[in-house]
Parts: sequence; structure tokens; C-alpha cells
Amino acid sequence: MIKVGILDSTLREGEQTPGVIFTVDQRVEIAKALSDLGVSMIEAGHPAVSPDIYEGIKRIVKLKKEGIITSEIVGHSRAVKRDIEIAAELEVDRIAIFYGVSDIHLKAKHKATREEALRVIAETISYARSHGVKVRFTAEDGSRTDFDFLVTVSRTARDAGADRVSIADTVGILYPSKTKELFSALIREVPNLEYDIHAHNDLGLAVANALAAVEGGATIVHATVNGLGERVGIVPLQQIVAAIKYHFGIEVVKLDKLQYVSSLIEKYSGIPMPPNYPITGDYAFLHKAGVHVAGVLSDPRTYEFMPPETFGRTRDYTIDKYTGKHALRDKYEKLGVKISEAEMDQILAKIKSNTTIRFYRDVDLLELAEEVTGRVLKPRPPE
Ligand code: AKG
Repeated sequence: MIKVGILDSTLREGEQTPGVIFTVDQRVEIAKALSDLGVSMIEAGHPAVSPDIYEGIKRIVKLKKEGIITSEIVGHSRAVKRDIEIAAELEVDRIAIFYGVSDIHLKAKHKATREEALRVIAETISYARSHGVKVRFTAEDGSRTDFDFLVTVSRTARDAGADRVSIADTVGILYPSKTKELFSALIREVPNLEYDIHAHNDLGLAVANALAAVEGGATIVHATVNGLGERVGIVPLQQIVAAIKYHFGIEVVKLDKLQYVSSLIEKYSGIPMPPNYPITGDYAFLHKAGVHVAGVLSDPRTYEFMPPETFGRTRDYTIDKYTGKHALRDKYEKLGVKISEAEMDQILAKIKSNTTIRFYRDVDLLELAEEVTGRVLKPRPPE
């Protein structure tokens, strides 16, 4: 049985996108929107990084205490006592402590042996637990870590008091079958622990890897709105929740609120939403070729994996040289304009012979119809 929730890290990993900075007020508004959306956990930031992140978390925790925000609030921390103290004084629900455990990270960053790393991990988790807070341990670069050592790290984290371990695919090199195998094996070796997947998208496989991790037993997927994050980011929230709904039949968040949250982050991050982006891009439910539009007009399931209304969106189609008669007839009907079959053929021939126009707007279609019919045509007035 699949059990899964979302940790949204837009305020932590998402703000690590080059050029992105959220103000304190924006942080609070984003946290409220994420809680309304229904994410299980909000990773609200790394408070030791800067005073504004600290202040943002403080205000978010206050809203949690007042019952306005309901998601679990997670504060991020290095495996360093001072970071832990700062997160703990904010009274977050959970502290997420991360430490690079691959040989590359141990050597290049921590200059530590595996034994030293295990000691730091155990000590800092126990220290955080002594403040009465839940702890997640993140095995940074876990996907490039020797499996036996990853088992020892997870066991050490669990025995020191962490109830969750996150396996980070820090440079996005996993692929789905390997991901599923990794989580299944880890859960077999180190039970009585819940696992998160933190998947980067360097190879464009983050969503696929996250789904595979869930199949392997991970119960929390880390995501960011619009896929923000270091370099090319992590699992995009809108894509993973749609995929979880489609493949596992689980509605982990309120899907019809995704568009709003995506637009909010587009505005505050300054990173434009590409039109061809799944779920929330302008073209996500916009059809073009004659065959596709005819299919969709007959039964939308022909070219839509789920109805756009599920995501608070509507379907539409474009008119250009790819257009067929079904689409054109439907457009003119919607415009309230009566066109004979012969006139329709003439209009379609004109459209197909003009290969420079990318999109015919309603007003262009009315003009074309006037040219062909010789009648003065106006759009239907509103009812
Ligand atoms: C990563 O490895 O990409 C991280 O962001 C690690 C930190 C974490 O997920 O807690």
C-alpha cells in the first residue's frame, strides 16, 4: 500500500535558485498558501543563514501555533550545534540536519573519516532531540554513497533519535529502477524509520526517481513549486502531485489550487513559467493539430491524461495551418457566427495557405469570415 506526503522546500531549496530572494512577508504568504494547498511539511528555511529567514520562520511558526498554518514546520540546519540551537529557539516542529556522507563530500567538504562523520551525525541528532524537537537526518549525496555506509549512517541516525532519514540525490544522477531498489534495500536493512526522497533534476529524472522512491517505500517526497532549487532545481510540486494522483490514485494536495500557488511563486521568484511546462504552463491543456482537436472535441480523453478542471484549468486549442474543420466549426459556433460548409472550406483554405501566422485570434477569424462571406460579423455579446 502506497503512503505518501509532500514536503515543500520552496522557502529553503527554492530560494537557493540563482537570483531568487523572498522577502519576509512573501515567505509568510507562501507558507500560508502551501498550508492551504495541503502539503504535509513546509521546509521554511535555514534560519542560521540570515536574519530575514530567521524572522520569516518565526512568523510562520506563530501562524502554526494559531492554527492558521497546519503543515509541519521544518527548520534546516547543518550538523553544527549553533545552527541547531538557532532552529530550536524558533520552536519549529522538526529540525532537518544534513551532512554529506559520500566519500567525495567527506574528503572535499568535511575533511572527515567515516568514523568521524558517524560521530558528528549521532552527536548532533541527539543534541537536537535534547531540545524536544523531531529530527530528520539528510544523507546529503546519499545516492553516490557506498550502500553499506549509507546503511550504517541511517542506522546511526535512527538510533540517535531521528524518526526520518532523507536520501538526497544531490547531483541528480539516479534513475528510476535504481532508486526503487535503493529505497527497498535500505528499508529492509534499517526498518523502524521513515524515509524521504530529495531528488535533484540535473538529468531531468527527478519526478520519475521520486515516484520510484515512493514505490520503494519512501513516504515523503521533497518538492518545490515550479521546480525551483540549486542549478536546475528539484522535483516540481505540480508535476509530482499530478503523477501521484494519476499513478497511485492519491490526491496528496488540493490539485485545483496548484495554478494559484504556481503563479504566486512565478511572481515572487521572478522566474517565468515556460508555456510548455506540465500542469501549470499556458500550453498544458492547449491543443493544436486538427486530428488532436477533433479528438478532444469528441472525447477529451483522447489527448488529455486528466481533465484540466482537476487542476483548476480549462482546455482550449489554437487555430493555424494545422487546424481542421472540426476546430474551425467549433470556434465559429462559440463566436456565435453562422458559416456555411462551403464558406468554412474557403476560410480553411485561406488559413492553410498563410504559413506565417502563428496564432489566429478570434478577431482575425471574424475578419477572415467577413472577407469570405461579405457580411459584417461581430462577436456574440455576453449573455
Ligand atoms: C541536497 O542534497 O540537495 C540537499 O538539499 C540536502 C539538504 C536536505 O535536503 O536537507
